[in-house]
Amino acid sequence: MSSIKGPAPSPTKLDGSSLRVAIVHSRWNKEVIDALVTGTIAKLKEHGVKEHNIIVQSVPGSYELPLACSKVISGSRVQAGATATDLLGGLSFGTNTPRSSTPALGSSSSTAVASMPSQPVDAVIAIGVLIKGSTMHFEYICESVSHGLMRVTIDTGVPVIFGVLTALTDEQALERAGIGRGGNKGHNHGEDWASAAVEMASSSRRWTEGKF
Ligand code: RBF
Repeated sequence: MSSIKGPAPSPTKLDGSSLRVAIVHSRWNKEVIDALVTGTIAKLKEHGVKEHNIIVQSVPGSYELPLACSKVISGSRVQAGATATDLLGGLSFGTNTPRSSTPALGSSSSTAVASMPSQPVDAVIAIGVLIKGSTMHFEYICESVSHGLMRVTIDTGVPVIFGVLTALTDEQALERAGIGRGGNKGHNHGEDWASAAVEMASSSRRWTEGKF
């Protein structure tokens, strides 16, 4: 029997070509995390998000996700502000460049400015994998992380996508990353999180401009 679960497609075509998106992921349960991050990045690119507009940062465990998301959002705003100042003829420090294009120290400020990100992040995808153990840690971390991420998204006004799996077994976690070991490979939820990020970033921009 087919399932009725899962998201309906977006009512509008998703276009991520002008968006900057951060992925913040934990490193606990790495095999599952790696599959989810890979699925997320592939889907972001499918929606047109440019590689240089995808930031990937990691934290030790899921408990660290809310603070990291908050810092990435505020840091990207500082970065964008610095770029705007540079373009207006202010000082260029030649830092904060994307991973792949860090200019050598002493390179001309115009080169540095051209390669610096000029916009804050439009959405953050927080990815973690919590698997229930024999103590109460699972419950406490799940509760704190979900509340923490909700607080960050409301406080900053930036969509924070809840990419945290809260699985009762290893197999459940593997299946939700599309790498199930039994008969059922499952589905990679990272793809859905990427679509949610592009949709929420685009809608938030539109709503902020009072366009409904
Ligand atoms: N972090 C996760 O992302 N997933 C887990 O399943 C997970 N289980 C944990 C179980 C125990 C007993 C402890 C002590 C930590 C666990 N963490 C897990 C790490 C947690 O999110 C955090 O990184 C650490 O507690 C340090 O603040």
